[in-house]
Amino acid sequence: MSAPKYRFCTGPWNFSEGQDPYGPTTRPAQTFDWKLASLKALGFDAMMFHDDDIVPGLEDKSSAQVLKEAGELKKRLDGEGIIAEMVAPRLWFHPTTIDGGYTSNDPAHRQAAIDRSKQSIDIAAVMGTDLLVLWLAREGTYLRESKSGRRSVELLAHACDEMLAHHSGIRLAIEPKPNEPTDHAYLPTIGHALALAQLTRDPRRVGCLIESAHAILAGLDPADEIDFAMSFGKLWSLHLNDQNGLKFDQDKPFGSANLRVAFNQVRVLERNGYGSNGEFVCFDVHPFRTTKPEHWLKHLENSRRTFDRLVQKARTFPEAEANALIVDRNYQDLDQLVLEHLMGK
Ligand code: XLS
Ligand code: MG
Repeated sequence: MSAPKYRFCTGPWNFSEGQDPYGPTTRPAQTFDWKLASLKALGFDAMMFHDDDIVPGLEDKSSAQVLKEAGELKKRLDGEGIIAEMVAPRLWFHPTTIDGGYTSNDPAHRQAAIDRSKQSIDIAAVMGTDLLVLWLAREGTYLRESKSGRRSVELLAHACDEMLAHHSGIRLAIEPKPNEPTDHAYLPTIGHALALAQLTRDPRRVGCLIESAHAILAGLDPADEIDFAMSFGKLWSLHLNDQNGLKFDQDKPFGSANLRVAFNQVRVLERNGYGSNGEFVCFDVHPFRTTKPEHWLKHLENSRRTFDRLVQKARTFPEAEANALIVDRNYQDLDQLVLEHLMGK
């Protein structure tokens, strides 16, 4: 397999302003134009979007107006040579999503979530992408007794069916995360996401998106999650970032917490030929709260730089030497070989 050439992507929310649950923003608000210009200046190829990143305030607009505004943004992106990688319905902010979208106990709220998802599919069609990403933020429990896990799985499959039926060309990429904001999410891992795909009317159009930090929060190694998804041909997008153990979702720069875990992600992407069907490498990273405005783009620039360096590390890994150690079951020296390779001369 020839070495893949990667294309890069990030989202408008990744130029965040420093707010956290305990304090306000630490950097002034920036316009969408600034974010788009910054993404271009960084040499990225695509932008990923929530539905309301494309049409702010879409809840209060008619669907004709929403699609008109999406079309205007699509024209601008075309003019800038930037691709819309995906659209994701934001089902965690609006009052109708307090108890979840597709798994809410309120039937009217479940319908609102499905309707909004269908609208996101229409927006995706205007934006020229066939990928709808589902980060199922509140599809879980805050209190175990409040919902039935079995019923929630059925509701999730039903919601996917409605989306698949809405547009014959749309593909759904489920982005699992085990917790936060809920105590427990119903689709916490890639295995869960791909198993759910089998319950839908068209399993071939339901795949997944892996975020490094989400896998780590599930106690899993993201490289193994990537290998698993790619064994099924189901890794349709990727959010690289980093996470220091079982804490709040940190979205650190790629490789920031554990360079070896990052190396292994890049190595399996290389081995599996990620990107050969047009998939993008997206960085779902945030600047540290302490970041000054003049250093605003560093988390993206540095993530890309680390990724590129690790591609070189993967391509120059001493495979023959490693294989000889594997045959000899000398994993002790294999361990050191990896460390020496990463540290360099
Ligand atoms: C949040 C998610 C979010 C998705 C898109 O944790 O990573 O940013 O990627 O909805
Ligand atoms: Mg993500």
